[in-house]
Amino acid sequence: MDKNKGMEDSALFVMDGVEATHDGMQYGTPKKFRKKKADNMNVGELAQQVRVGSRTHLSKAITLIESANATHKVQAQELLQELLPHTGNSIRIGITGVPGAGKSSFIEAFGTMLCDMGKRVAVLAIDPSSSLSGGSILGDKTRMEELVKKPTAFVRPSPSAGTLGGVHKKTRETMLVCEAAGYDVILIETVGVGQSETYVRGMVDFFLLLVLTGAGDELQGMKKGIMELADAIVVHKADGDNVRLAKKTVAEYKQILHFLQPATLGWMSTAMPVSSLEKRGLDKVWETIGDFKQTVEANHYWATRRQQQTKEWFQSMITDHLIDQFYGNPQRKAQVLLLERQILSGQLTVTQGVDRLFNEEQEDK
Ligand SMILES: Nc1nc2c(ncn2[C@@H]2O[C@H](COP(=O)(O)OP(=O)(O)OP(=O)(O)O)[C@@H](O)[C@H]2O)c(=O)[nH]1
Ligand SMILES: [Mg+2]
Repeated sequence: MDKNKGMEDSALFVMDGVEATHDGMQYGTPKKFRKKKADNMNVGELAQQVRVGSRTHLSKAITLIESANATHKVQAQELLQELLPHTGNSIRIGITGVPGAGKSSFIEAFGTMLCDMGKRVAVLAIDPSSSLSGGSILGDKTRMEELVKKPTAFVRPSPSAGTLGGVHKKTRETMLVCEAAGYDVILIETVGVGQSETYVRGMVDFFLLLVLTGAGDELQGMKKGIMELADAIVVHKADGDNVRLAKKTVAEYKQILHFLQPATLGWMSTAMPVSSLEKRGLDKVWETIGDFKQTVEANHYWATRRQQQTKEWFQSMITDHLIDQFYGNPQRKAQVLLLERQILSGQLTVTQGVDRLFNEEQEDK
């Protein structure tokens, strides 16, 4: 691929890995060779390359994790098992906001600042054009032109189609692989569509909500649920004519936050104005995250929350597995439909319907 020429060690090279997620496992390899090549991959070698910081291999590792192929799934778990002892050392930050709030622009500016400070930054971004074929280079797609050029940054767009606002079941595992690759800061972008915030909140240490100025009381009321998840609120695009209004909005949000349940035990969520365009307020965000970490480590909630998150992850995987297993029976859907009809026509109660479904399962065994 021409666009990757001479960029083997540039974050732009990641592009091929991204495209690979749409049709399974490949790294720019002709289709007929793809499966074989992937199957032959040495997991130990891949883990080693990820750990020494090869972005190309990190990309491959993520593609492996995202693959739906049964062999790849096994390999992905072997890989994770090898990498797991080297995870846990980053700060995990979730970033949400309505479409157009400027999440990608914020991550570009904030991530670039962190790289300039000597941090290694991994971004799991939403790829807004993933449903379209071909087209622009990574920077154009994600608005992270500057960040992708940094040798200490890794940007992985995930297709937003068919996922929960850009996050999916594999986002957590992807995050762990990035940690094993030595990234200090993981930024996870999610579009504010409701359920996705709760999902991302369940896998990060710090959750940042981006809002815009001029939102009326009505709109702010709507955001209460999301606000209760946020450790900090950024009033974004605080530049030009917007500066004064942004300050006013910050004060309003601070007041609202005062009456809400804290998102994190022992931490008072706060609000601040930021302009990613003019790169103002970004240092304050990082400072706030630093204060947060210090406070929450001191009261031991940092580790407690991570353990709780792992426990919830385990629980949710059990649930997913049970559902898959239950509907894995080819007759199940028809059975459910039949019982549904009997329930609706009054022949059965709901409880009887459920009992029948499960008792039959027992009899089948
Ligand atoms: N004035 C101003 N405009 C900004 C700022 N940050 C982003 N924008 C503009 O806001 C628009 C949306 O920015 P994005 O970064 O794509 O927003 P997003 O939240 O990632 O949007 P989606 O990915 O579609 O959900 C773009 O036109 C940006 O140029 C800022 O700090 N100030
Ligand atoms: Mg975006």
